[in-house]
Amino acid sequence: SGAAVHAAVDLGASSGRVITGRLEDGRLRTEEVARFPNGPVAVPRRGSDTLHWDILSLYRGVLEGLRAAAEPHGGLASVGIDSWAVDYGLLDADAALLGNPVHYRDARTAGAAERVFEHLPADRMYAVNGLQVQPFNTVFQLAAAAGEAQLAAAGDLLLIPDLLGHWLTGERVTELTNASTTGMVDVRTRTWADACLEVLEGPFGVPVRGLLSRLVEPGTVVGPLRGRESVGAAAGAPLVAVGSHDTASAVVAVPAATPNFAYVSCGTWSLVGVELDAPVRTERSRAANFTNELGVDGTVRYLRNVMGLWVLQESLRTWREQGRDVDLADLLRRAAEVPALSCVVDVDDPRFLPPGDMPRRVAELAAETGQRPPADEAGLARCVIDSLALAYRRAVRQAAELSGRDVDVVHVVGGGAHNTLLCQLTADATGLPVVAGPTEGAAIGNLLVQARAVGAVEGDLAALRRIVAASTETRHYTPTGPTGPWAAAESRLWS
Ligand code: LFR
Repeated sequence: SGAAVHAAVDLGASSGRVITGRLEDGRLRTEEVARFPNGPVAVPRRGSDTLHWDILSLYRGVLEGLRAAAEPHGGLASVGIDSWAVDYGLLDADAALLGNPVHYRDARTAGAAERVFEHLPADRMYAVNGLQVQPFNTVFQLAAAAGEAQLAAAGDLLLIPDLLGHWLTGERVTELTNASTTGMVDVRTRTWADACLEVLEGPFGVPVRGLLSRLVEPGTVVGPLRGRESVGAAAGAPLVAVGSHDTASAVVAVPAATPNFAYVSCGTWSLVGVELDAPVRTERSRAANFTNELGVDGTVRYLRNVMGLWVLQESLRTWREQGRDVDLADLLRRAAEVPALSCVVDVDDPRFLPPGDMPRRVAELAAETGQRPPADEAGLARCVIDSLALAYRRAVRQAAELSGRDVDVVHVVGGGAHNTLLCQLTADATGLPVVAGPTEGAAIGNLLVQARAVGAVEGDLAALRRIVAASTETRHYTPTGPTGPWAAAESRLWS
């Protein structure tokens, strides 16, 4: 019956999905019921382009997906929404949307972090929010937007999953795991951070306190879905605030059997780190640009953002635009034939952040570091994948060292778990066993947290992870050679 079926809305940078889940005999059976495209739209504004999300098309995809999810069962037991982090929509005093949300890859944030640090030095800010400095952290986006007409007209700021949740239920809340990526949350108290809000209100004149709504921990029931005309049989189902930051949900779905694991949540981004009980706010941690994002059940996701498969995705797009349609599966097969570590670059170079011609940027970085740029497409793909594996090695080892957490195994979850070359090279580079899967990690973590909130399942994170392990086919990789060449490449690149 419908009472047993849960629906996860999972929005990624290149597609949105609605996935249903049903618990049976300690296993979670999932089914993808809708998939719709997502991507940046560049819109001219005062002479330059602004990158936006097409939020209304996403909302339509969510509505259609929820109808499709509910219809065969005559209803849903619960619904949860997760998406990428940091971005927001503004509502005016009539609760009308003020413009399309701006994409975190938009160039408007250039220099904003530095301007904020003039008023709240980076080390003091890190002591409060524990957050890796990324130009797109919401606090810097708001500083960049200071003085804009839309901000002046705004009555509410809602992060993307909370905005969609507001349209579905009429409620306004801010879910905590996602809020922790804004830079405006105190990582120890899990409440809004006065020091960060004050700098926006004073020097930047952004009246941010008036825009924020109540913080809720993941697992909170937000309210029933309204509007049978828009969501069909899903109307009345409780919306649960899950780990609404996709990475928080993905980490719930790591099928780890021990606490001594590292994870790579691998999609457009690769989020690489460990799960802790308390944040690490040391100066060394800040210098290494490690982040403390808040997780489900009081945990901390101690990790670094690695640029991820984005560089490869954008390369494919660039080639397509140049009239060369490269098949990904074929490309990866050919990349596997290229000798390891022929050319590696720092994938976290900020030049990779905006959309654009990645093959050219890789060639530039290779030349700057005295390497011969990749000769062809397979070489480029191999360079990106080697470089990712190398960045994973560095992040896993630093996370372990800076946090004191031993790491015996690396779990790869998300779409990247399909990429056998990347998984094998991750084992080779780290010298650790790699367990790959599930590929729909965020949706699975989303489903389990909502199911628990409505009483369909019980237990702590370890119990939820046992369900994931029982429900997922994982692939196992062991290192095939010595880590020496990877260590050497690492010290060459980051000496
Ligand atoms: C991954 C992710 C990362 C976040 C980035 C931008 O999808 O949520 O965790 O840093 O997107 O929001």
